[in-house]
Amino acid sequence: MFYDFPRRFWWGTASSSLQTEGNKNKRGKSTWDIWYEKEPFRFYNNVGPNKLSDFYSNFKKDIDIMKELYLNSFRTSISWSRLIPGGTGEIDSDAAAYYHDLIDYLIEKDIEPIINLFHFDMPIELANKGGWANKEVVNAYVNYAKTVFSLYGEKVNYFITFNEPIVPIEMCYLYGAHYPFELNFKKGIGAAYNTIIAHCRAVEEYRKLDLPGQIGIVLNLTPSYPRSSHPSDVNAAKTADLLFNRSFLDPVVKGHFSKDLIEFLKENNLCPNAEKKELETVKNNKVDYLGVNYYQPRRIKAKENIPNPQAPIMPETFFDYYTEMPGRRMNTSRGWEIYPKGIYDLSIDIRDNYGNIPYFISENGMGIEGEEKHKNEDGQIQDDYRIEFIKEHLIWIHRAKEEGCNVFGYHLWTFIDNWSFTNAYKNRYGYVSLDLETNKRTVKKSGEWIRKTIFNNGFE
Ligand code: BGP
Repeated sequence: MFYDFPRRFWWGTASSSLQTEGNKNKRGKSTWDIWYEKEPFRFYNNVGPNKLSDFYSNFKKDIDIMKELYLNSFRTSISWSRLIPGGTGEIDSDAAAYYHDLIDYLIEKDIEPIINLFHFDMPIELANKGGWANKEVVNAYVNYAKTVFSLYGEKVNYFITFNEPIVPIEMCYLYGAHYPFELNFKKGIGAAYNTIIAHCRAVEEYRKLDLPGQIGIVLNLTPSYPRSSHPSDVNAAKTADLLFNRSFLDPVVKGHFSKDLIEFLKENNLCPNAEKKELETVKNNKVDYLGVNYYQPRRIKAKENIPNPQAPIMPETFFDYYTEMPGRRMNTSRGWEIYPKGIYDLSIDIRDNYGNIPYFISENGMGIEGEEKHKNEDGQIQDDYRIEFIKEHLIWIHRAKEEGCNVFGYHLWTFIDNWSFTNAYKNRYGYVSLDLETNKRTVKKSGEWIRKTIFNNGFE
């Protein structure tokens, strides 16, 4: 069977400023620079965000490779601490010119630029003020967003306010994997709420400017599957779903928070203070479209043991994860489950419960350790496993589209192998490999495959 995709489907890739740009000395510092300076041993092979593919200096060559592969869209982010060092105050004119040049070159090559404002890299000065838990930081973000819109809003058709806004919250306040750690679930919920307000206020500012494009957000959705149809498992999965998916999805798409979530938070004394004016802002500033990052689902079961009442409250106070499932497929390099049907299930959910809002898959991909060993004699990585992975996901996306879902693109994470938060270069994700010694780029077999797929606008 030939799996065909709509005309003008977005075939693209996603990346972020912190993970690719380099030229660190030409920008202010973010939390990642400071964490690396303090604790380099926390990063795989002690490699921090200073050893990058140097997209900053190479973007034209890299975009030329995109063009060779027929990729027609590209998401990256603006580095807040590059554009406005310190997070507030004056714009850095070199940085402003760099992003102009980058966007112009993408447009010249007929590659749709999708410009994201925030990808985990908060200016350290603002993190030191309490990050998203502090409303002053929300104000600073809104000013930064206004700056970006007035600089680039006439030529960028698609803005994104945040990439996976829940991740810095989880990692900072729950799991201690993003700096500065502060384990406190309730405070994390307050910070998540503020992030949603920051997003909605940015949308409001965008609309005020009456610009020609659209604005959306990228959420990482993790369908939550219960172990069984027993009500306790089903309820446990519902709680995980409320906390990790609906928490952001409902306000940004529907303009209000999920009633079930509010009830759950109230019952557990976790509800943040919400001002009436803020709720109005949420109501009036729904997104035009969604980006959805999908890597793996959540497998949930009811708690087997009563949680220790002395232990700090966590999402996992309310449910457990399970792994004992026949046929469970894993990407062992990353420790993530491979479950392509999840991308279809979340699509149907968007169709049926979120007004069939237009969305694209803004990240999906497979990070593999030791890809070097898959090189052929010409130095090309033979990543057939990645081709299979992408195909399997695209087949489910195709089915979702056939069943009426409003999906308009697929972006692989990522274009050129890049630095990953804490995992550095352990797992490689790109269509193009990066030689860390020479910075040389080589298209992988998957890159050749996507080129053919885009040419045919589908595959067999
Ligand atoms: C997403 C992030 C990306 C990227 C990707 C792969 O959550 O948006 O920035 O890092 O995950 O994950 P990792 O690099 O941790 O393997």
